[in-house]
Order: sequence, then C-alpha cells, then structure tokens
Amino acid sequence: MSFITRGFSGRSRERDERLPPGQTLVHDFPVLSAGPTPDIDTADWEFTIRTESGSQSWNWDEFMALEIDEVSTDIHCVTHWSKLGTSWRGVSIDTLFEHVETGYDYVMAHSYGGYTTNVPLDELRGGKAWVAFEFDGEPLEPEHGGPARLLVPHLYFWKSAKWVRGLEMMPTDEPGFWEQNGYHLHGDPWKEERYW
Ligand SMILES: Nc1nc2c(c(=O)[nH]1)N[C@H]1C(S)=C(S)[C@@H](COP(=O)(O)O)O[C@H]1N2
Ligand SMILES: [Mo]
Repeated sequence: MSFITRGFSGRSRERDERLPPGQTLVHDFPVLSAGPTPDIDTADWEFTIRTESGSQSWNWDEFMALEIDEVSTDIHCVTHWSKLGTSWRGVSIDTLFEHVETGYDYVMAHSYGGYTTNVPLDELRGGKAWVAFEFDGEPLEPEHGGPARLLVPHLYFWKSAKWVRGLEMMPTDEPGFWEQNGYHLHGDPWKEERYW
C-alpha cells in the first residue's frame, strides 16, 4: 500500500482544493492556438453582439469607456494545466448585456481568425465572464488573445476565445470549433467535462 503526501502546510492544502481533478499546476503561461496569431490593431477592432432583432457594436474607444472590472481568478486548460490567481482587467458580459435584449439562451463566440466556441448565456452572466484586454497589469499579448479575449474562467479555457470579435445569440446550443472536434459542449473542469 502506498499513498502520496500532499504536503502539510495550509497553503498547499488550499492549492489542492483549488485544483480540479486531473489538473497540474503551472507557473508559466502556456500558449495554445489552433492557428496563427492574428495581428489586430485596436483602431480596426470592433466588438459586436448579434441577436434575433439586430446588433450592437463597440469600437475600441467606446469599449474602453464601459465599466471595467479587475478580475483575479484561476484558469484550467483541458490539456491538464491550471494556473492560480491570474489577474485581468476587462468588461463583464453583464455590462455588455445592459445594452442588448434577447430571448435566445445560447451564445456562439466568434474570433478574428475564425475560431468559435459555444456557451449558454447563463454561463456568461452573473459575474462569470468578461471580455478581457489586460493580463497581469499589461495589455494582453497577441499570443494570449490581444487586443481582447473572452475570459470564462469557470469553464475549461478553450471557452475563453482569444481575439474575440463578437457574440452571436442562438436559439439552440450549437457546437463551436473544438466542440465539433470532440470537446465537451459544456466544459466544467470540476466535473471533468473534457470530451464527448
Ligand atoms: N481564437 C482562439 N481562441 C482560443 C484558442 C484558439 O486556438 N483560437 N485556443 C483555446 C484553448 S484550447 C485554450 S487552452 C486557450 C489558451 O489560451 P492561452 O494561449 O492564452 O493560454 O485559448 C482558447 N482560445
Ligand atoms: Mo485548451
């Protein structure tokens, strides 16, 4: 019989409790991109929410004039790495939806470069998701999704679309890029919703 010593300090135990099943801590910030990093000038950047009745867009300056949140959160990638206590600045999805009305319950996030990922609207509202443009006090690096990415930290990180350019409201849940390629439709790291 053998067992693994998990460490005796309170801090280690706290770390363990923050680590979902099957995840390993990293201290660097891995880059995972399915294609090349697009080069997006903030002068050309635009963010659009499309609904059944029309659309609402913000350019960079309009977006920066919205209420900005500071977010400190753990992130979990389906490839088994987790990073604790990451810090971001961004606009919450709640703030964006103060300007939008929709009867649809599902969202497809669209990125510059063509990446897509699906998330139920309920999983983006209520202080759970942001369009983030700063990481660790610096403008978000292009390889990590700059100028702006979706941040949905309670789901596996593939839901956090880099280079996000908009949200499309949908009446039903449709699979995005990775979801069409075998990743789980929902992606809760605490339930290990990795693949289906
Ligand atoms: N546009 C776009 N967003 C994306 C991806 C991608 O390939 N393209 N990869 C996803 C995956 S699988 C992960 S784990 C995270 C990785 O983000 P990072 O490169 O900043 O660590 O971005 C997600 N968002
Ligand atoms: Mo990932």
